[in-house]
Amino acid sequence: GLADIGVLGLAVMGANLARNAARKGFGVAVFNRNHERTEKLIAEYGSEGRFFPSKNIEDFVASLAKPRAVIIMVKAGKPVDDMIEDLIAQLEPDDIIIDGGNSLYTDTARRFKRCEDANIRFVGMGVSGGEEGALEGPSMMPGGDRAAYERIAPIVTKMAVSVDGTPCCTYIGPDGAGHYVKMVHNGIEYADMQLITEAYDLMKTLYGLDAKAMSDIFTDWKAGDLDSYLIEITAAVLRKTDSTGKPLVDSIVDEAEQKGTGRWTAQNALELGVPVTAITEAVFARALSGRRAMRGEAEKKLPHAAVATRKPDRAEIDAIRDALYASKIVAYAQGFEQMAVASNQYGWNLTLGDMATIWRGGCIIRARFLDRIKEAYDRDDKLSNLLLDDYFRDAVVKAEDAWRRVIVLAVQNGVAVPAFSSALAYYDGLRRARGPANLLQGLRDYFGAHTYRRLDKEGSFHTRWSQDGTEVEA
Ligand code: NBP
Repeated sequence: GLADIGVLGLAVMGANLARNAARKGFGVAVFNRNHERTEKLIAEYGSEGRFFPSKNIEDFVASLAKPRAVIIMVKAGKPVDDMIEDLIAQLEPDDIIIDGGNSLYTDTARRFKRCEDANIRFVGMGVSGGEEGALEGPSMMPGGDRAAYERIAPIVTKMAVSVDGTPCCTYIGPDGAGHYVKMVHNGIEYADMQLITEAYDLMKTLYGLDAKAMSDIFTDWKAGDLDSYLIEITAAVLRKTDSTGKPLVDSIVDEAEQKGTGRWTAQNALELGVPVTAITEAVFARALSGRRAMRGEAEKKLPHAAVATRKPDRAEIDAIRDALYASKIVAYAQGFEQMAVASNQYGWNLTLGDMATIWRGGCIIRARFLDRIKEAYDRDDKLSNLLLDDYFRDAVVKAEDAWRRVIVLAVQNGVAVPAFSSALAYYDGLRRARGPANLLQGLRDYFGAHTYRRLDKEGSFHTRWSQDGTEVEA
């Protein structure tokens, strides 16, 4: 027989996706540039299902049933373009190429056109869940050619994880929409992790709590509204000791790395003019963490507050939890607004409730919370901001007092909480019908004759500030 689906690129992600498909009963053609990876996969896991290994791309393509469908799972960037060209040379009209890597959505749109010109169908599919997700069932965000997606849907929806009987995989939208949504997912993941890190820093710096004590606190938090994969693994990382018996986390270098999806999300937010402060702060916090030598020097030269001077206090720790939850709501509200704006701007027609649905399982940001987001969009699919939904409004209002107290405490004690505090600043800015930008417009008109509008009449106006001071209609 022939294979139902092909996987090209057999590093961790590709190999695990191939195993996932084979375990679900599909025949899987596998190929990797370096044949050793293919041999290793077959030697270790060949018995898990029907694999069709090939040494070259010609044999790989020939081992697939028509119309063929190939998932590319190689390093994002030029390798994807190279593999697409190699495949185009072998495939026939109507065959499908699926890019499952973390490609930049504008690259995906370009590749969609390239394939269209070659009569090949293209699906750009975000895959989330890391290694384990790829194997056990990831969350999948396919975009591009809808008809092509419908054809591979019976396979990929089986590969994806299901929550309450609903697969965490659905068609997202045209051209780069799938990879775009995956990018925002990763941006939200950055914000989520930064918020967790700030909560950790507060407990460690203010009270001198040790890793084990904090692990117990995060375990408690997981039993409530914050129930999520990231909180669960935070408890696990804090609990882990190394061969010396000391907490591993205390020996890990405090310099965060990044592969780029958070930065892309922030860059796109700036381009679209969407206030996505939590994600952007998270990207900058990683950048500051990378200035390790500079921080070392600064600690010696700049005076800083004493540490661990407060007695651990249950009410204060609960307040940190509430501040974390409220800030997290803001981060998601911002990320969802970014997708809404992108959808309008790029003509994608995204169904925002679907994103919450497919992120409930498989992916890194999976959380009980996403059910609440889905419900919010079920109540109102035109919801302009999650904070305007009753559930989230009530949650933030309930947490507000604690949120402010925690930020005051952080500021007074010199603990940097950029994501907590920028989330609160966003909230405070959002809930005011009249902000201070009237003055800004006045300044712009003064130095640049940029004009302003008035509350009391229609039209645009300019004041002749440095001439006779009269106002003229612009
Ligand atoms: P990597 O991103 O580490 O890429 C390694 C794979 O790319 C190998 O199969 C390698 O082949 C192949 N490759 C390279 Br590098 N250059 C190539 C070229 N010029 N032509 C053909 N193949 C080439 O693998 P990964 O970590 O499995 O991730 C795959 C994709 O999935 C990436 O886009 C990644 O961002 C994304 N992703 C990863 C995760 C995760 O948790 N790791 C999660 C979600 C998404 P070789 O063996 O011959 O060198």
